Amino acid sequence: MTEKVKCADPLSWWREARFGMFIHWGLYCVPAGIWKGKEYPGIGEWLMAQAKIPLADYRELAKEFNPSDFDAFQIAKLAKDAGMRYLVITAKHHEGFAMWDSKVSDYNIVKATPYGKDPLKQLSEACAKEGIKLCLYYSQDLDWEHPDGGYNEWAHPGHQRNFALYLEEKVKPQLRELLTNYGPIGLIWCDTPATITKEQSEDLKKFIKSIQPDCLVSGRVGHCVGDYGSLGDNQIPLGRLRGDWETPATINNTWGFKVNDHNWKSTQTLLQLLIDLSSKGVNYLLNIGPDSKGRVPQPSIDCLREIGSWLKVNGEAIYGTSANPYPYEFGWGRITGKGKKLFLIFSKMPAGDFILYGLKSKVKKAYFLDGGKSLESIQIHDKKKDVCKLALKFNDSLPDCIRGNLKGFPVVIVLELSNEAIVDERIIQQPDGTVRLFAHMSELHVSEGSRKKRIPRPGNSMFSSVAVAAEDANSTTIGNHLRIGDGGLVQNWNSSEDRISWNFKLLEHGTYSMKVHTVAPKYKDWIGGHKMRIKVGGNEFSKDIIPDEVYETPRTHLFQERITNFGEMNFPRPGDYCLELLAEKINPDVQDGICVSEVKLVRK
Ligand code: JFZ
Repeated sequence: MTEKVKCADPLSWWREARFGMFIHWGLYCVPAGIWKGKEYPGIGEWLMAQAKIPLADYRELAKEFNPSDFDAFQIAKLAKDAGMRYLVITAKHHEGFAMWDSKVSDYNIVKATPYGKDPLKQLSEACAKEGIKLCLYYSQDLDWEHPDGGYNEWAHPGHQRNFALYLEEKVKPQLRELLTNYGPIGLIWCDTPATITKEQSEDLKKFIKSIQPDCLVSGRVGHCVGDYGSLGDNQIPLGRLRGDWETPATINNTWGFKVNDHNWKSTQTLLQLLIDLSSKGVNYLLNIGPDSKGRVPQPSIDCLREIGSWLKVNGEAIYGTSANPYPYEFGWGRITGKGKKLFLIFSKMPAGDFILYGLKSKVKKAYFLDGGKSLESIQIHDKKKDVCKLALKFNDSLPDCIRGNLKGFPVVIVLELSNEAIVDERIIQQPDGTVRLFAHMSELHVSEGSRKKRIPRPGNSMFSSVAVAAEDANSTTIGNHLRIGDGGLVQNWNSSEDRISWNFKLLEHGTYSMKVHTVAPKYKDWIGGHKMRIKVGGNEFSKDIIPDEVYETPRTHLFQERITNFGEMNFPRPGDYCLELLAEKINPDVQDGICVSEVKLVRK
């Protein structure tokens, strides 16, 4: 057999793309979250498992499934208009139903439904026409139809599962069909590697690439063997991530269509998420869930078109960009980069001049990306404070892109530099007076006792090895102690022997209030009950962790975050400080111990 030629870097199109369309479409769109008159909470495509619907009853849905309004060309055009560069559709989700003309199983849309057509065939042509990469989601582990699939004891009670047989009998033959009959496939999006072993994950990736060498395999093939890392659903990391990452996300709260889920995020929020993820080097895979007639919910269409109109003007700040060169995010917006350019993406325009600390590279030119109107920029190195300072002068004649920005969408300013951005990576007090000590930038001090605590490495670890501590990368166990998790949070803080610290530079002496942000596990309610201590500048502040303030950003959508005020401290002089955070008492009722996102000093 002739060796199939592999392109130089199969990931290059994916890195350039930054933004893709996810489509969850299967039999689950027929009940749309309701079974026998009862509405089930949670994500719509899990209805069969949530309602424990017997396979014989669930199969009957196929007889009602006739998506006569499905229009692949309209969907591909919507992706194009949204500025999305790739499209990942659920070929087979956990329900086990094939959304293409499969010869492996008659449990498919052509054989089992009155629709009788192959939507993937149509989508393959439509994506080729619009220049969108066609990619396919395939649940290689969970399968509630095949008796040997993953997580299906409830559907096949008493059956002695042979997962290896499932892989050989259904997964590989169906993947071969998908990789043979629908043209070039950009990516196989594997999911939820709950049962699969590392060897099986590696074998599956090899199998996929033996048919289409350039086809990428997502991180959820399992055991960190994917071509890139998959963050959790709707997960937004605290800071930029090393390596290649993608966050799958919803516009409302479900992937598969649910008739009563109208919790649509605003275009502003979705744009913020796209920009936030791009600034952290993460691709944004944003989902639509067509209904049982094949129609895309109108609110999805509306917001995707608005995002596309923003990208038409500002796409240079997103596509093919690298992450923010600073290791932390800013209160005023986000930064992306490309070569000798930095893109300052303001979520709201500063009132008056704009100051940026820490940029060591020389700014040759500054201008609004939309319209090109230039800005005066002044750079100095403040030797006394030992900080580089850039000032952008907004004279009163604001360009049309600002005046016309009636929806308050983000505004991009371009800095053309003399070289690729070099920045001061220290934590420096910001011009607005705050010092943000982010968890992902903390130094961990783990006691010997804690280090000995280890737990079996979750076999379904779908995250790239980048996120697993170096000492654990090839181990079957991981440390069950204070660590920085994949999203950048300090987590698993379950011993008072352990502490964290930050070094930072204060530019202004004065009185500062101190705030500690703690986070609940995903989907869980926040609970406090800990006692923590701050040590800084020779002072100590001990406090019960109570929810003085709710902290809400798109990042906290699924991870509730609360702020505890630790009171005020006077810093008599500017300079370099070290702040330590300790846990005097840890509430044993909190799953996995304390989780911290940041400590913030706010000048009074
Ligand atoms: C999985 C599916 O179960 C779900 O139906 C949807 O397709 C989603 C995109 O992927 O759900 C997951 C899988 C893994 C995590 C979260 C949700 N995770 O590791 O955080």
